[in-house]
Amino acid sequence: MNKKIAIIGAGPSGMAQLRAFESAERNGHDIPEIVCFEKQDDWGGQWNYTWMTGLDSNGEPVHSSMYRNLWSNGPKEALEFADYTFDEHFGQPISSYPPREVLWDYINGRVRNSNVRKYVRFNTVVRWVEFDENTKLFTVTSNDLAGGETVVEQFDDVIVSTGHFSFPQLPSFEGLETFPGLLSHAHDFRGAEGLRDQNVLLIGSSYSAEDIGIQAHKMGARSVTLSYRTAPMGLDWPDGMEELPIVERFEGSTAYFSDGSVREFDAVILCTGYLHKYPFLPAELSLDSPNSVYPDGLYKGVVWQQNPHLFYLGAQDQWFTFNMFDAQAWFVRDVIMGKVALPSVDVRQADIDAWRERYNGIPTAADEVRFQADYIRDLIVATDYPMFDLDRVVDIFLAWKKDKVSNILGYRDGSYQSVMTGTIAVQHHTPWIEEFDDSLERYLSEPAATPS
Ligand code: FAD
Ligand code: NA7
Repeated sequence: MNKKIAIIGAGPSGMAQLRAFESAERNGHDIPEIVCFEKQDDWGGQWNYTWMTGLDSNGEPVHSSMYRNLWSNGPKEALEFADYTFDEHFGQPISSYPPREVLWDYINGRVRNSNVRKYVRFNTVVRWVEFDENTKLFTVTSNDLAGGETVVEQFDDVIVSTGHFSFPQLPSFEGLETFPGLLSHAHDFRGAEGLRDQNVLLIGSSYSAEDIGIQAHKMGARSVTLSYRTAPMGLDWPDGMEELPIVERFEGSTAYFSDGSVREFDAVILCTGYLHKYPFLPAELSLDSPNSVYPDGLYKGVVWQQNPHLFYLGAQDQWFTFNMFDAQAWFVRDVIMGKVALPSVDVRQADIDAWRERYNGIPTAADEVRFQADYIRDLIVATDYPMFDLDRVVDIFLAWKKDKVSNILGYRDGSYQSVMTGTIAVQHHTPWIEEFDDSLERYLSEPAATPS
């Protein structure tokens, strides 16, 4: 095969793409020439933790939004790879909600011993991508951040796997500039130890607000207030945590809420989500979407409708993660290798419209999970990625949501069964609320208990 392709980003999505091509090669297929650009010095994307915020040591915007004490926010049984199980990696059952370093070890383990690392140019940032209508080639300009060299190359296909939880969405609130305490966005949150004895306000009502909220509570914040714009999360918060409607204005450290409540705060963290931002793409190639499970303009959620030589991985809002990225990567691989034929532009548009129509009518969060499962199924049937029981994963997600409602501080002590291996997760040796060491070493250091 004499194609040359670029993969931009070696997070879980880009790593899935490398794995997909490797799997085709192992099965005797000719694969294209691959260059994977990664601006960090290692792969893993968000899971590659850094203490840095703002700019990194190369003066580039820090990519990861993850914090030191992050544990999986959903059961690992919902994100397990179908072709590399937790049992295969760890050689023993582990708990359902591993800390970040444990999950990083798992995604790293799948590709560590393969041959794909040679395709990745680390410390290399993509600055610009252009498409030439005459030659039908992309020109990719990248910078080697260590050597300072600028390289301009041509590619037949480009896969964008740069994630979309890095560029903070920063709404303003009247008087916020007068707030004298710690004021930041979730993207820059690295740990809650400094919030001990503080009155903390988190604006937003989704994953970041929920998890940073309970981290702050765990680390001894005096109070945690969560402020919602549309709807409260409605969880059974412990003493010291409360939900209030949207904050309307600040006067110094005093916040005024839309229901008339008034509170004093020491710290404010905006948990207001992220922007889809692709600073290396011209407007006609750049996805512009809110955080959604079916962004517009992508056939099968991955093929750029206006130019089917450009692909996006992981651009959706994510219930499913790692195994969805796999399904997408296998599909993109097969389109590039000509094993999946792309239909005409009109047929593709009709398919996008049908999914978008269903998306627009989704009534509940549970239906959104089912929607994403159906989307993944639609991709897997077109490729040789191992099919797995997506309906049982939906059940796991729905049970997890109930667990959170019944015990937000204890849900991570729950156990689920792998749909890939049938293995029932063990219970971590220490309840989440009492565990202050999130390292891989500590995680694997003591025997876990069989769940009751
Ligand atoms: P990313 O992980 O964002 O990786 C993108 C990669 O692209 C990065 O390595 C980056 O350096 C690189 N890159 C970006 N721009 C360029 C450029 N111009 N040139 C070269 N390289 C570039 N998912 C779960 O399953 N469970 C969880 O518990 C969970 N918790 C999360 C917590 C937080 C705070 C966040 C932000 C996300 C969380 N996620 C979680 C979702 C997470 O987005 C996915 O798990 C996964 O990391 C997405 O992979 P990705 O490869 O698409 O993007
Ligand atoms: P999300 O899931 O995109 O949620 C963003 C939240 O921010 C959501 O509750 C929004 O409220 C809220 N928001 C956005 N703008 C505003 C304004 N102007 N005022 C008040 N509230 C606002 O982002 P997260 O960071 O929570 O999660 C992203 C990923 O990180 C996720 O995949 C996790 O795994 C970790 P809305 O409900 O729209 O009214």
